[in-house]
Amino acid sequence: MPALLLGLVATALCGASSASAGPGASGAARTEGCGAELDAAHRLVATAAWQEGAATVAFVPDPAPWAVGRHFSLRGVVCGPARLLRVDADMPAHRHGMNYRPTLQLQEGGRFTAQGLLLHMPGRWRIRLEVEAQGRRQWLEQTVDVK
Ligand SMILES: [Cu+2]
Repeated sequence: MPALLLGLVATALCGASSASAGPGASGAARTEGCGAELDAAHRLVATAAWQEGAATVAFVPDPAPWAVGRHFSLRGVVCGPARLLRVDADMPAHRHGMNYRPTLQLQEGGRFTAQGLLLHMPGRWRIRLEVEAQGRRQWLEQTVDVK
């Protein structure tokens, strides 16, 4: 049992630091089913793990695809025992974020819409979602290359 928990935590840390959402062995099933109603061509998935379970966030840009200099929303769903607190985006290589602060609307069934995002230059952006579970906060991240 302790080995399993360590595995979950390692997966979460790896996903957060490398900005890739490799599903861990235990989180795979949840990840696969999460956000199945979203457009698979543009859907991104990020996973976090806590001692009592994993949480996955699936989301798409609206309108899609990802584009430079255009206002868009993120529509998505949180699967698992976590609450979405905040959505943001930044360019790690340039050490800057967006020039806008998105507003987050939580809906039923874990669904959410974050409005007012704009990626103002081409390059590698990181979509960031802060979730909370069991009194702990964690940023989930996914990389987007925008032209
Ligand atoms: Cu930049």
